[in-house]
Amino acid sequence: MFRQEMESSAEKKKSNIILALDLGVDSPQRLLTRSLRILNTTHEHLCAVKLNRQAVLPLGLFTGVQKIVNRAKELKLPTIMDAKINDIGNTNRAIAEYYYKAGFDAVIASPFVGWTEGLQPVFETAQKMNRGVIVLVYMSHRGAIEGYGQMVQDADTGQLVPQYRIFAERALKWKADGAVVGATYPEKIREIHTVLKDKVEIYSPGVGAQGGDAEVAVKAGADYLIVGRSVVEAEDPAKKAEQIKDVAWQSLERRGGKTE
Ligand code: 3DU
Repeated sequence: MFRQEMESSAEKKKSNIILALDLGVDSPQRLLTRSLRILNTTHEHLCAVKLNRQAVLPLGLFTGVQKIVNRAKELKLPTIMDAKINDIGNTNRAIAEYYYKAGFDAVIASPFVGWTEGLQPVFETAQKMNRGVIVLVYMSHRGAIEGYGQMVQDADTGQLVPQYRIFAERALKWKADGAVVGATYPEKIREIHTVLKDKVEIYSPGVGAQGGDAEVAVKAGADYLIVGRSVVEAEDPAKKAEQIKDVAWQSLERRGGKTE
């Protein structure tokens, strides 16, 4: 259901850009006002909105963040909570339920905690509430190599494989609604895309501020681009969002759409 919502939103808007509404450290009132202003001016170039804990901390989930989620809903934009859920199952379940109750359509979770007593309760909650779960597969920062890139022994085959390949296979097995792979590592996107094929779509952060390139990431296999600072800190956020959207959407069309 979440996956279909994303696909139809992208089709309708002719955009595969997800805005990361990360506005740095400011007063809660100013953060809320700025968030809503940026959302209102950029929405026509977006297919979804992503929020992070850096917004939940100052605004509160039900006191401030929910206002942004509700506004996104009025604008018919799906919302993603980048919670990187990463605890024991019982805690994870409560965290996911709160975010879904606040109106989020999907949460991002970390596969390092595994399935049993880890992410299984998150997927169960998602199913019960008809929402999505996106899992991290390879993050965009350089230190990602220390965890996502480490060589590990595959418990099933006994062979040494990179951790992210196992996570990509888990994303498939768990029927995740998306996999996060950093736009800063197009060769990882390409490799992970060969594992996921069109069964789990790739969400790629790291375009612009972190050095990733929209065209290169989409060409490598990214289905959606998550863009924050390049847009929210631009002099004209709407214009910047439109520019990135045009490049990304054209690259997607040139690639032959999402089901390559
Ligand atoms: O670098 P930007 O300002 O475009 O923001 C990227 C967003 O995506 C930000 O919220 C960050 O927390 C999130 N993200 C990554 O950058 C990389 C990941 O692997 C996962 C999430």
